[in-house]
Amino acid sequence: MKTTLRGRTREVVIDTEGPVVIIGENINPTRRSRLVSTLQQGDFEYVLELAESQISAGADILDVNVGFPGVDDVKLLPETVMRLQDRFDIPLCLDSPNPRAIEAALKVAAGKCLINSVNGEEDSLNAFLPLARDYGAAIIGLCMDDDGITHDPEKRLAIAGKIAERAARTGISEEDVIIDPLAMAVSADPKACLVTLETIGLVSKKLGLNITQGASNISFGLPGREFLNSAYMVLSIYNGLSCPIANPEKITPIIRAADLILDRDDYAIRFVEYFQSRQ
Ligand code: THG
Repeated sequence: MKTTLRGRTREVVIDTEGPVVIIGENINPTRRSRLVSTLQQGDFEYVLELAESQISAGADILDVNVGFPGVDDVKLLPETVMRLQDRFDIPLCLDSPNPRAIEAALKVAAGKCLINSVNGEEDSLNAFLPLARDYGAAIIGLCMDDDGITHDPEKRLAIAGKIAERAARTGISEEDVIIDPLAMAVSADPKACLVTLETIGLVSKKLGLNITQGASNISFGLPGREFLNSAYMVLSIYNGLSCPIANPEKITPIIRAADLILDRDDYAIRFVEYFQSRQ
C-alpha cells in the first residue's frame, strides 16, 4: 500500500513494503513553552528552526501542532503552515482536533497534506472526511470511537476498518487512510504497549494499510525515555508501523538500523550514508 503526500515541490511515498517514513514531532507546544510564546508574538524564527533541525536529522514529513490553551489555532495553524512551506518543501501533517483550524490550514497549504486526525466518533467522521475529500488530503484515523478507547486489539482493528470503510464511502481511497493504533503511556498502564503492538500487527495483516503512531507517548513520566522509545520503535516497525510521529534527532539511527535489518536498505546505503553524514 502506498500513500503519496506532497509538499510545495517534494513528493514522499509511504509504502508498507518500503523504508520507514519519519514524521517529525517537535513542532508541538507540549513542554515547549517557547513555541507558544514566540508564535503568539508573531515570531516564526523558532518554529522554522525546529523544522530545519528535524529535516536535517531525517524527518520526511513535519507534524504541525500549535494547539495550546488560549491559542487561536484557526488563525495560527494556517499562518504557521504558510511560513513553513515558504522555506521548506516537504509535506506537512496538520495536527489539530479542530476541523475549522484544519480547513483553514488546508486552504493555504500547497501539495497534499495529512490530516491528523480523524477518529471513529460520528462527529469526527462527519467533520473531517468531507474536508479530506474536498481538499485532496490523506487522513490519520485513530482507533477510538464513541465508546472511548478499548484495550482489545480486535476492537481497535474493527474501528480502523470502520474508518477506512467510511472514508471509502465518502470518496477517499484506501491508500489515503493511515491508521493510528493509539500509543499510550506504559507508566500508566503496563499493558498499553502490548495492546498497541498487537493492534499494529492486526491492522497490517488484515487491512494492509499504512500505520503511524505518536511513538514518544509511551515514555511519558519515565526516565531513560530514549531507550524506551527506541526499544518500542523497533518492535513496532517489525509489526508493521510504517510512518511514526517521533523525534528524528533521537530516533533516526534506530530507524535506519531497523530498515537495514528488515531488508529495506540494499547494500546498507541509507544506513552508511546516515552515519557518514554525521561524522
Ligand atoms: N497520534 C497522532 N498524533 C499525535 C499523537 C499521537 N500528535 C501529538 C502526539 N501524539 C505526538 N507528538 C509528540 C510530541 C512530543 C512528545 C511526544 C509526542 C514528547 N516530547 C518530549 C517531551 O515532552 O519531553 C520532548 C522531545 C524531545 O525529546 O526532545 O514527548 O499519538 N496521530
